[in-house]
Amino acid sequence: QTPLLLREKGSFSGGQVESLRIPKEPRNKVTVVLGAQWGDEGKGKVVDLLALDADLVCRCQGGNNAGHTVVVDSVEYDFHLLPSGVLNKKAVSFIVLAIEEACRKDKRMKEKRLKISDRAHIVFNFHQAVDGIQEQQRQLQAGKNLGTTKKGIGPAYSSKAARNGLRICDLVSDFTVFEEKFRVLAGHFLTMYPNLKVDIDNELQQLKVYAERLRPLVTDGVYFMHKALTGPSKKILVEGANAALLDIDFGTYPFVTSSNCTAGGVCTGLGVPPSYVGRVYGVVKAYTTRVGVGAFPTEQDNEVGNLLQSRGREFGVTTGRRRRCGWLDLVLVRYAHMVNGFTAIALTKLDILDTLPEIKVGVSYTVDDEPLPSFPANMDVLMRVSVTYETLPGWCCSTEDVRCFEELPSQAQSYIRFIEDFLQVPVKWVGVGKSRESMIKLF
Ligand code: 2SA
Ligand code: GDP
Ligand code: MG
Repeated sequence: QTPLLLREKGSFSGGQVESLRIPKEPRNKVTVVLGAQWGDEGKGKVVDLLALDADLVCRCQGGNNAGHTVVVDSVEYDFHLLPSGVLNKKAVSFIVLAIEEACRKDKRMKEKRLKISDRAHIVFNFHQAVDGIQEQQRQLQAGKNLGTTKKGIGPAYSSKAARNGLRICDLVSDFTVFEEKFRVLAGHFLTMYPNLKVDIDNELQQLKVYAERLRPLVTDGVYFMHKALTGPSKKILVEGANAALLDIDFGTYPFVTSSNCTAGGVCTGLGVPPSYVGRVYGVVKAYTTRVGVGAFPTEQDNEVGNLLQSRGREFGVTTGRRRRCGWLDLVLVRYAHMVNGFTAIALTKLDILDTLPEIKVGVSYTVDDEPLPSFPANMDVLMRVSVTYETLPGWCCSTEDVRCFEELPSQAQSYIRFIEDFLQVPVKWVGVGKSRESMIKLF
């Protein structure tokens, strides 16, 4: 018997169902850009570069906790929810998590260029308020918090996992049904957090307006992606938000975000079959940064860290928090590669190392003099690791104006080759500045 999906148009009893032939061989595979450390590696810049000729740019996870920077013609753009590829006016953007205030913020997007998945979960204002309350409670009860961005990401993903979350398909359907579910969900949080204030009637009034504004943008996400993947030739990009070490399953739990920021998140977030995942580019900063709380083995809480922080202007794009800085940790990046299987790497911010006479790279971990085979799961263990470093010579000159690999100082070339040899992954681009032009292409 022919499977239902393969039957031709007209063979259903109603007769008007479009044929959905799933091709044996993948057609338009997606190209994925993922953070390989703790975020802020420069994913926005890499996506912007790849998006110059893209037809579709998708965000597969995370929300407006992300802060992706793109600099074009000396103008700096920060993207939080929309993909960084929106600067290409021909590309369509597709998102799978919606924030309540999306309409207010992104009016400039024309409806044809922004698609929102009907399965997208909604981050309500009360999720955001609860994020703040939870952080306060953690501080009071355990003496430390997680250092979240307080954008409501954790509480919204909790609602999703608890199966009482509300999705875009609920918002744009029968509003009376939506209203009932919203009251139950808000009531649930009000019971759990007596200090929480929610003006439910006012919220609903706003949401009703949003429902009307969003309706033209809403699409069946799985079908939309299926058409893009199997239809005429298209360049499809997926922009990962946050990064491998912030992944809810593979990151430095519990100091992580609430989504899957690794390659699997592309399939679960977008409904894309694994066979349609093509190249996976890992974005690696030439040193390491972390914003928020949690273990950081190669952190340099000293003048080296201060130099990286100030030269790299390491401040959170969403919260303005100062980022913690340290040497490149290849144990950590190799772990990210184990999970993601990078095709190649974009190495960013090499120029920030320009003034250092020598540069250290973390190459192995030991705990109590015992070497660790890989990156540990347990944060108490990660807190206690000693890092073994390889020391490489610096180049002590500016790389900002360099536009090809051969013109980089030999020490910078050796630094790049060292990373490739260690990871056994080729470096495809090297960033030496913020602008689009300052990305050296190696092959
Ligand atoms: P959340 O808000 O629940 O996702 O926070 C949980 C952890 O995830 C970290 N996180 C981030 N780390 C780096 N960059 C992020 N985006 C912003 C940026 C951060 C900012 O681009 O600079 O502005 O502070 C990001 N978003 C979440 C967060 O620090 C917690 O450790
Ligand atoms: P993302 O979250 O991974 O997109 O990264 P962010 O935008 O949060 O942080 C990266 C910062 O570094 C931004 O300010 C970028 O403009 C900047 N940047 C990216 N690549 C380079 C580079 O190669 N050199 C320099 N100097 N800055 C860069
Ligand atoms: Mg960022």
